[in-house]
Amino acid sequence: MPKASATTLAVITGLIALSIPILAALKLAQYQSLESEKERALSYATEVMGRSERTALQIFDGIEKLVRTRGDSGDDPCSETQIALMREIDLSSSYIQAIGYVSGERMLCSSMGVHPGGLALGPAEQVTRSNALVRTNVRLPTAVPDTTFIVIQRGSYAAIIHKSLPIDVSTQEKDVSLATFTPGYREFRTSRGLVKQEWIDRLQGRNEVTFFDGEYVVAVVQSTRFATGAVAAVPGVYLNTRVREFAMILVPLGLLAGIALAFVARYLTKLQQSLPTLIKAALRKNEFFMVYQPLVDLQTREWVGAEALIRWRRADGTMMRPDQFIPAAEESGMIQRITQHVLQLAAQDVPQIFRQHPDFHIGINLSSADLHAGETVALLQQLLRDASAGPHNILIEATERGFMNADIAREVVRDIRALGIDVAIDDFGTGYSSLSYLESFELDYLKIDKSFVDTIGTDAATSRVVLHIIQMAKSLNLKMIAEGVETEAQEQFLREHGVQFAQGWLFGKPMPVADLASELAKRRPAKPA
Ligand code: G
Ligand code: G
Ligand code: MN
Repeated sequence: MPKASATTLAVITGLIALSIPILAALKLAQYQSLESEKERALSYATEVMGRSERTALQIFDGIEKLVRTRGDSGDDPCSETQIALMREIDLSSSYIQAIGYVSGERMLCSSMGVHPGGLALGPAEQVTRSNALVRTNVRLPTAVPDTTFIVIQRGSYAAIIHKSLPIDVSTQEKDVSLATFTPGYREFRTSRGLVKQEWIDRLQGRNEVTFFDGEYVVAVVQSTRFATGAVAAVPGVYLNTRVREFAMILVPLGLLAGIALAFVARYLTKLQQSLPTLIKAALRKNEFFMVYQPLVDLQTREWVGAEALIRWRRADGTMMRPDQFIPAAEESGMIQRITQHVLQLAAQDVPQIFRQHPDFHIGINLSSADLHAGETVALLQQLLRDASAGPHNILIEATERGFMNADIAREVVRDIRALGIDVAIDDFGTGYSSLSYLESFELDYLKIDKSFVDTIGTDAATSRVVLHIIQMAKSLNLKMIAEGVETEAQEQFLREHGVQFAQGWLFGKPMPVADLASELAKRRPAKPA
């Protein structure tokens, strides 16, 4: 899979993994809060209806008593005994304000006594299923002005009820709306807070309904025993608060779950991106560049050349080390494409250097596969043309492993040298080549590996090996380049033992070509051919 689409896939998978639990958490929070608000509204409505039912029960019980005892008092509805009974009913009924006898639209006597001329009640507004008459706005001369009462009449008797009594439910939130109504009518008998008549319509014959009308979470109930119903409405803002409360807990959990899933997705796509696939994409996206480490003449300390070393900066800015990807490229057959790319990059970098310093050389690393492929020679010819370079401007560094299949490698090395390009054996001493084996190659330089240079001046068992290597190079007529020189003691030792060239942090670290150019200009003013 190409890296770009793999990354996109990982990002998309990650986003989905992130958003699914969050969306689910929000949906759940919404559902949970709506359900719990409906439950709350329903409990308020049920409580209001309960009060209303108890009121109705007390009224009808009281009226029944009055009707039953009326004959006993000579059929006078306002006899002293009847009024006394009214008083008794009144006192024992918590919801009834007064109970009395009605003729026409006037209450002639009640638990408050005889009303000379009668109390005007006005016309009834509602008639219930059981033919009770309901008045919802009755003023009484005996009461505080502006207070109105509900009057419920059955036959010739009626009860006066305090309007606020059934809805006097203690609720935690002051803005919960409460109301009672007579089934069959859209007007409310009593109400507190904002209530809408269309809520009653939603019952549609049922005894109980809950819903969210966009503004309020509403519960509407009606009694199965009495002609009464109740409404409770909780403002939607509570819903939002609840959603927020739920979301505060659920969304972070969803987020954590999502992040975990995204990491898993990322890990899985990473696994799919093998190093060779990544290398191919890096070649396409130009993520490689070259740095150059100076090589000095140990007699003069003059910079006479530089080794070209590949670098890989990935799209996310991280660096990939060559000792990680070069072996992978060698194993997967990608190394020749890398070599080809290195030659192109070098060809772009170095012409300016050769123009200023015609005797300067650049070291190019070739791997085993390059040394076994005939086209390498053609690629080097191409480099000489592209970089406007002479063969003395190039030094080939061939790793010891490169000489595995001796017959082919020997021929490639011979062809390279035939172009006039010098060849060095790199990392010498780290592989398995024997002296006699080396003798069969025609080479120019031997690079003493850093691991041997490191032992100089120490009493490590291998510290004498460096002397053997120097001896061997001399006997093979090879010039020497010591790698990884870090101290002046090492430098002095190498010089004293006849090593001609050296590389290492003591002289310079690998650097971009621009730095190499400006450093060279400082050290050795241009001496064009
Ligand atoms: O200096 P550096 O860390 O890049 O070297 C790490 C290893 O990678 C060394 O063994 C070096 O020879 C190898 N290397 C660096 N650049 C190249 C290159 O362009 N081609 C090949 N084949 N090997 C390289
Ligand atoms: O291709 P070769 O194996 O020669 O690459 C040399 C490696 O050693 C590179 O990784 C280079 O950056 C590193 N190197 C070069 N000079 C020094 C040095 O003086 N000290 C250390 N520690 N590393 C060095
Ligand atoms: Mn090298």
